[in-house]
Amino acid sequence: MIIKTHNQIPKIPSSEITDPLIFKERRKIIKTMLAMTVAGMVSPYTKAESAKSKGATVAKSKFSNASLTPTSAELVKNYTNYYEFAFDKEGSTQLAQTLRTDPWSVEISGEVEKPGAYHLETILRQQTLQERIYRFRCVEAWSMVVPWVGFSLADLLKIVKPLSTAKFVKFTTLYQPETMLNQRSTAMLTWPYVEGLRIDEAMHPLTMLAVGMYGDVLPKQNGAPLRLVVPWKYGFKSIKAIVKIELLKKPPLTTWNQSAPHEYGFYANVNPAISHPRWSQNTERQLGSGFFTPRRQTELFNGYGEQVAALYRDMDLQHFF
Ligand SMILES: Nc1nc2c(c(=O)[nH]1)N[C@H]1C(S)=C(S)[C@@H](COP(=O)(O)O)O[C@H]1N2
Ligand SMILES: [Mo]
Repeated sequence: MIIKTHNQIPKIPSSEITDPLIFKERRKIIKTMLAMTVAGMVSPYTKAESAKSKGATVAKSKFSNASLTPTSAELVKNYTNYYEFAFDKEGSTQLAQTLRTDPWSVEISGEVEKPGAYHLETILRQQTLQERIYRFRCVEAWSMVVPWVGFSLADLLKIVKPLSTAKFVKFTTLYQPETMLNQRSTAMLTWPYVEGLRIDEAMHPLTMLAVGMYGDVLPKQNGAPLRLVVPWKYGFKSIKAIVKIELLKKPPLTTWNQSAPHEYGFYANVNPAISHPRWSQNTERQLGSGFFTPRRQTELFNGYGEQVAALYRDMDLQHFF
């Protein structure tokens, strides 16, 4: 039995009491920004017509794996891991539809010059959205290729100005047991879902905050309205529905690491040489590949070694897994 005492009930976030007009405004901004972003790019989801008529030009991200073919959007939208809602991939997709993602604000605090509660629309106004095609590798040994829409986390952090004492970044998912039904029990995991990065990992240009995918607003089940994407780490690091970003002196206790420390390390860098205690990480099943398609050889740092290996130069990856 779970007893919730009054002081455990989360305070109503300031975003809940903001004028509804602002939310409509935000949705419009996202739509416009996404439209502009997509119009400026050559992508298979872009209608050539709308691209021409709008005429916007957006710099193509140099961090995109432009040569990769994205996994079908239908698969990515219907095969999700979102344990707040359900422990199975179809259940979480379905139940996540009850989530209200508008209004939304993100509290930024800790070792930072400009802490505050930032409305998502304010954050987005200061960013130029880009499409980035990234590989995504789940710790369960399946993978996909996703065209995310978003911006580098570093570009948000530069605005709020981390202090020199900020060594880690902690991310927290929304806590709302009325809709996120699994949050009513801590038998499986403790809530809210928490993830973390070292500050240099957080500032790495590949690390992004996504607000969209496949040229559209992020679906609820995929982490709307704002999620992290760290392409060289196992998928569980890419935390969904972020409401809090804290800059810390010490590493935060993260959800999966806390629940099973021998299975899920803080770093969780994709590494074919380090098996999960219960299965190999050497190869991966590519979502959407045919029955006869061989499994893909998993790459160290999910193929992003050239960009990120320097972050771990002097570290024993077996120990810091
Ligand atoms: N808040 C939250 N974030 C989460 C999860 C979750 O259960 N809750 N699952 C993680 C896992 S295990 C993976 S593989 C990815 C899945 O992202 P997708 O469902 O958009 O493919 O989200 C990650 N982020
Ligand atoms: Mo995962």
